[in-house]
Amino acid sequence: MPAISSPAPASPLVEINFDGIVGPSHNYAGLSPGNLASARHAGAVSHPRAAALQGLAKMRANLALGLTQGIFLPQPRPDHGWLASLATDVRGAEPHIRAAALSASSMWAANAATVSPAPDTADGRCHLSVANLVTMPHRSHEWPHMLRQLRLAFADEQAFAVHGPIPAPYGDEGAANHMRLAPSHGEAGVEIFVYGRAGGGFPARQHIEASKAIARAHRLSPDRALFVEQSEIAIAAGAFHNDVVAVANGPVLFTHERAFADRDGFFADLKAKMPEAVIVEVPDAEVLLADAIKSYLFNAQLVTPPDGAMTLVVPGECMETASTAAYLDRLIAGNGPIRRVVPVDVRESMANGGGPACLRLRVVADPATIDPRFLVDETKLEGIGAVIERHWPESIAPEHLADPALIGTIERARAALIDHLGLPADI
Ligand code: SUG
Repeated sequence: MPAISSPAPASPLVEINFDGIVGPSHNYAGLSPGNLASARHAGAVSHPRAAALQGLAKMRANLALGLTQGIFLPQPRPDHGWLASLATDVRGAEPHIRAAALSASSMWAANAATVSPAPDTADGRCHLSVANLVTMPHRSHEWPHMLRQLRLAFADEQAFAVHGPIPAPYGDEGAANHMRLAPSHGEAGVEIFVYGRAGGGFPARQHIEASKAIARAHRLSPDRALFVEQSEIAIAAGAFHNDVVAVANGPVLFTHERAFADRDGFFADLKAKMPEAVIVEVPDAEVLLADAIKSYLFNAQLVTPPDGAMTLVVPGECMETASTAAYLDRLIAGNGPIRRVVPVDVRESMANGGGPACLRLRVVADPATIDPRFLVDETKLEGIGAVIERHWPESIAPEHLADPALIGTIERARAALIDHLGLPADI
């Protein structure tokens, strides 16, 4: 008798956005040279409660699209261990060191790690490498805490391999400088590692040595990886990460004309490796690089919801910038691959240079292989929202960062959230 063939089972792999919950110490200390928004808002009063609630609303917008959503926890702030390693403490530290110990910058989960999904790797596991973030002092002490969360969330060793950081001096900023193109999430793709050289006096945060080491650690075959230089013009204009000027999803690359040092060479290499790649390029004549960076047009979540209509989740600022608003109208009116635009309000994060894409790390995986404490639905978001409403400070002025009462509030707020989520107190 001939065997009865059944259809191939659908891949259990989906793209999950893990958003960093905005921590209770969120403040504007102007710690990131080259990040124009951070410099512009140095000294301004922040609103941690509103910031965290904006983040939750963005996660709800993802859920409403039918996407799977995850979270990362705010890190312990102040980072007493880091201060102790500098032989100081919150009271004694110089203001810039104190601010670095208190930064809530781990909210920008795109900088948490680089992720290579299972279909791309030689051992068929999803590989994650925690980013060392060595270029900025306030971010350089994030990785040990982040690594603990990654090891907990992705503890299933059949499905995941979690790697430690690349050693200094090679700077690595994680997924913010990495893009993946694939026919669909569950199929093998091409991974693009974008590195920089300094531009306009600003540092390049991603070094090619780190990118290449990660591609080796993740066991990507050389024909699945491209190493592409970011343009100095983009870095000088304020694109301190590649995800400020380009984003990819499925077979689509959405990019500004001036994002890459050798645009023609890169596009040709990409097409050679993946002929079905679709490049949606925005010319400088339509949206000036300065407008793209001001509005964060490309710091969008480009996603494919279950209804199949590829969607660009943009910051509300894109609707207030004339050139980007007009561009988005034309984009949707045309018949390109991006079919829907969803604006979200993440203004508190934007003022520190973090848009919708900065706030999330994408992991292609089977949700059943992930620690469920890191996945959320509507009900769980409501519970998290209640903890934030109750415990997060309403506002913080940077000159009050040494105030012991404020420090106490910040530490109790995080503890309340950890407790609410049933996670270990020392995470
Ligand atoms: O590293 N801002 C972050 C913003 C990170 C955005 N992430 C991505 N593009 N993926 C940074 O520059 C500002 C902190 C301050 O100034 O207090 C800050 O760290």
